[in-house]
Amino acid sequence: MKISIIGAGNVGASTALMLCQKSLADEVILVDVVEGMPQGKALDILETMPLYKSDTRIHGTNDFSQIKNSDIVIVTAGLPRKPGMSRDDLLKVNADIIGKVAESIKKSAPESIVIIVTNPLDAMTYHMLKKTGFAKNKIIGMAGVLDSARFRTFIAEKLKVSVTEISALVLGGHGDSMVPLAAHTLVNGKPLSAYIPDEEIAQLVARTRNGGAEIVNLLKTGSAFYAPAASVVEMVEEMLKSTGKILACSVLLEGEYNYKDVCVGVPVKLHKNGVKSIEKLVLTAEEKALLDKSAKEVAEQIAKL
Ligand code: TXD
Repeated sequence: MKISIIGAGNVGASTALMLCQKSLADEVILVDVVEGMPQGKALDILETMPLYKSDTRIHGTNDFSQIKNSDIVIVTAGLPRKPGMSRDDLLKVNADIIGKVAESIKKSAPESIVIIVTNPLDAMTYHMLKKTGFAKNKIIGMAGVLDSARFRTFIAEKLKVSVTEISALVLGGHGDSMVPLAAHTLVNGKPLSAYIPDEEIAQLVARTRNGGAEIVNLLKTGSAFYAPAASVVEMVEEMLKSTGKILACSVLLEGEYNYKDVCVGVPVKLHKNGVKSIEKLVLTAEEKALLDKSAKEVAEQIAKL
């Protein structure tokens, strides 16, 4: 298993470290345009391997051709949000970067599965799909796993229960209109509404929608990276193990949920070839209306592109 990570910044380097700690790959390649930086971070991570008892090899480079024969390519290249900046502000600048990265992937790793992390996530996933021309099952955006983890964190904190007792899904675009499915959220097998009143659920939903901005405002320079990296790793692990987990991922829809020609977060199963299936979930009228609004916003971004 060879996994390449393009963009050795906060999310890219954290993802590399976690992949190596978990020995999920034989080889990890960390690529960035900044000279010396991916090499330095890769060497530092390599030197943790004896401590983690992992034999994963990691190598940093500025040479994109070294991604050749990758099974999976993770794309985190781009600019992160700064305080006051929306994900949309990033659209133009990151689309140019994704366009260049797509060319390299097409040339050097044409058989790979690509996980996109760069924001605005859903539009960049669509852009990657168009620029590589890869089959739709091989281009997957990471956001729903992160947003769902944030929702679960806030519920666990509120109810003082283990995070492992909570299952939740956040669908839609990775933006302010994302759709945490409160009606589908279970705590120890019972609906969330059995534990807390609607007003408090609404507060948890709002905090989840604002989860990225909450961290941006605290950090002041840059955006979240530990939980985003762990979310990418969760997707990679499921691709390798196919346990049947249902994860929210941004994928191209061609009629599913009644949307066409748009990438948006929906429940999917993953396996070694990327997306195995898009799962049908019966949504409440309210959830569907919110998902419609979110998908429409992504479609507008795609139109801008
Ligand atoms: O849920 C999600 N999908 C997200 C998305 C969660 C967290 C972060 N999210 C987005 O990921 C964020 O808004 C950014 O668009 C990306 C990467 O975030 P990160 O925090 O890792 O940003 P950094 O630390 O600035 O790293 C970006 C790196 C940096 O080292 C640049 O030199 C590099 O990208 N870069 C490139 N690498 C390769 N090739 C090209 N062309 C390139 N351009 C910049």
